Amino acid sequence: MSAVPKPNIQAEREAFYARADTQNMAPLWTRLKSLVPANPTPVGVPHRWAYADARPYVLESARHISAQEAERRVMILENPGLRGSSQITNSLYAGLQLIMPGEVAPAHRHMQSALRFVVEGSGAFTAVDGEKTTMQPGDFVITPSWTWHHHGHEGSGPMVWLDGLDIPLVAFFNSTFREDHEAKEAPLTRPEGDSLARYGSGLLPIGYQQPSLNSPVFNYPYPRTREALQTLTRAGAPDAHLGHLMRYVNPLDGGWAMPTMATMIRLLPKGFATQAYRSSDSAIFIVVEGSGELRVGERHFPLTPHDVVVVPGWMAYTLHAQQDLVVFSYSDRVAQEKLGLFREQRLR
Ligand code: GTQ
Repeated sequence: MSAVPKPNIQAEREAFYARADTQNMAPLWTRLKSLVPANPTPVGVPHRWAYADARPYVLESARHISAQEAERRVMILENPGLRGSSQITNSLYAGLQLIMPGEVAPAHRHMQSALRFVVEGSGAFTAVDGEKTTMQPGDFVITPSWTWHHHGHEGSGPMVWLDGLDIPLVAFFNSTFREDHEAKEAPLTRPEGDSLARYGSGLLPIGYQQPSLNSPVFNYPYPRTREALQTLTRAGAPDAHLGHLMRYVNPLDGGWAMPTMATMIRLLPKGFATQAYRSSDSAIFIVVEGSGELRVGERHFPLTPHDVVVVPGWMAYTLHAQQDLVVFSYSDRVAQEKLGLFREQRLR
């Protein structure tokens, strides 16, 4: 027998809520479905930053401020659905950083992890935790949490890279600390290339046992990555939903390269199109080589080199390769996996 609500029941409830409100209390039942939804509600919108459109602004920034004065001369890529937040997704940040010859972006450290994916130029370096690495287009470089880092440029011409940071994720926990180094450049303690030789060559120092949240390899050079992807194409067809998709690995434990940001790179052979796929992590894509299209909902984003596209979590998307297409991507998938939150769905 179901109780028939009395006509004044709603008014009595509202009065109760109002009295409870004075005690900083609120009923769950009016909010339960939105607090605990059936599936993720996309945060922000899918969007593409065509590099041809973004580049002039990035280059112009050098006319307005030096890397030294700016500390980091970056144009933030802000999700059009999240303006004012400095976010490209619900949990992550993206920006295009510019360094000009002779400049130094001074040493600092912070709790936020950073990744760099090199877009154009040559001769610039980043120094992380006492080792310098000269960056080339397509290189993937990590700056682990709380490691001293500065950037410099000993070559010619502008150098641009995509910065990915877990700024919103760290802000959520409010566990944010930062420090400026007393010197413009933090001291170097190892020769260039040391980490890659020691940990990133299919070798490890004998007796080395020091599992770490971050990969000890901090530059994954593009030529090696590109060659691996190319070799994969000879072995068989790409995955129907993902293409030839590989993740950047921590060689010490086989895990992801960083604890908060999952990083991957894929090759789609010319003419190949993926079937629809979605996952609970919002992802940022940057085109490395080739051309094609990313389709999400009603949006069809053309893909040309260096274009950046964001796809909010749980929105299904497909990738289409017009020419052999290489795409780097990052997301918070690794954090979600560790917390038991990650889900994916292969549609067709
Ligand atoms: O290079 O250290 O895009 O601290 C934002 C914050 C880059 C960096 C960003 C940063 C950096």
